[in-house]
Amino acid sequence: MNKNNATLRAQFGPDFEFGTATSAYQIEGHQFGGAGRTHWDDFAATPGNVVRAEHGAVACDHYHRYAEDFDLIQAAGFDSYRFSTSWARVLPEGRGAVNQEGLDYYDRLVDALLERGLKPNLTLYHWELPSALADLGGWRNRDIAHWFADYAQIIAARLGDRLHAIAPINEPWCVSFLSHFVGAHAPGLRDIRAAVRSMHHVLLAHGTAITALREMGQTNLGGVFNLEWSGPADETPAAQEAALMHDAYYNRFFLEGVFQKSYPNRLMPTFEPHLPKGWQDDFDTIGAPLDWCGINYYTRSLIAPSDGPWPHHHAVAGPLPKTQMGWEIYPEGLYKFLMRLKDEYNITMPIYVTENGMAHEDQIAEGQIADPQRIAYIQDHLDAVARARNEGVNVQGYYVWSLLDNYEWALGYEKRFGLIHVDFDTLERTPKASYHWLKDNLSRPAP
Ligand code: IFM
Repeated sequence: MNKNNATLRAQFGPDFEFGTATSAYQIEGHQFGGAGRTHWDDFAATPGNVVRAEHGAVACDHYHRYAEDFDLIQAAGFDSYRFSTSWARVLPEGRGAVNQEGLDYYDRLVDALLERGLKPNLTLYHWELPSALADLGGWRNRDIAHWFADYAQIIAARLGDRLHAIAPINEPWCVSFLSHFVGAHAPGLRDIRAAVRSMHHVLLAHGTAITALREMGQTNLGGVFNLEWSGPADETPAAQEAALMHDAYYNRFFLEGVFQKSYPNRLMPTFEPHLPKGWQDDFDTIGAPLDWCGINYYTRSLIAPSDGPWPHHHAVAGPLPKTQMGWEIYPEGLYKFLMRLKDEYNITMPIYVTENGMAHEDQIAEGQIADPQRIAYIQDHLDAVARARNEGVNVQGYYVWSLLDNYEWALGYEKRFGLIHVDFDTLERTPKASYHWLKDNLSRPAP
């Protein structure tokens, strides 16, 4: 029960979609089923990139255990499941020959969801780029838009008749900036030109795939953006300006590109020399109409000015309680972003919170996992969603990240985001208290 003593189902109404989310490389076990090598395998194999050099070869072995995992999703009362297909599992070289075993696997997955009354919400790219495409420059190469659209069509041709929703790319900021400027994710570049070009290409690939999917008659197509609230570290004009710059390259570049067919002016002096020739002509593709907008929200950053090259700022530790990731817990940011989507981007289409959740140092004691912090986190963020809905934002669903403890990328298996604990030695699943709390909240009255 939530603190208002009504179930979440009663609070949000029968049509609000509650789901949970995962991604392919983080849970499947990439060594199984003939998948091709990815840039995450390469990145993890390079010392210093990933905690304990961990990788996704086995992960949660969802490849073999998906039925058990889907039973748990169904038993909790979720409506929907957001998952991704791995490009390298389906096209081991990124293009050309299809790995039938991979496609068959995803076919079984979709059927298994439908058999359990769960809506399959598919993301086509959640970060495991085939190494063969990384060799060709990956997201720095404009051709990726067509490679990606071809892959999207292969998936849609096989699964499209049974999918509830499709989004091309999870978190364009992470695919581009985090991976090519910060260097924290594969391919681990720290290069402004690579970053800016990949930021543009990731949006171009998104729009090219949307267009290709529409041509095949696919419906319910969306985009999934990761948004982080940017706050000034103090009241000085310099800090305010630093926060606006952070907001521009983190959040606004992607929202403005897709929903307004332009990029923030504030970025242009730095970005324009690096954008590929003719970039202005790509906006009709980038801004291809969508049916829904997904946002992944976790935290805020406090930004202070600093010397040195662009972006002339750095993040400072904030005062709020933090998750195992060291991320401040700031539900107000989710409310403010939802209001921004309505008030500044005039978004009236359905909005989904496609990821929200927290990592915590969960411990098993006598087969039980008490995670009251996660329950409070979810509850407080759902309260933010409810406030925005009351103020006219068309939010129609919320997905918890994540179903299972899983591979948290450069941070390995240590950060536990799951509603379900995974013992990475035995691969045993144990639902946490937050899972049971959601189950109590999501059950529907008998017809
Ligand atoms: O685990 C990630 C996921 O792959 C993308 N969104 C954020 C999550 C937590 O960091």
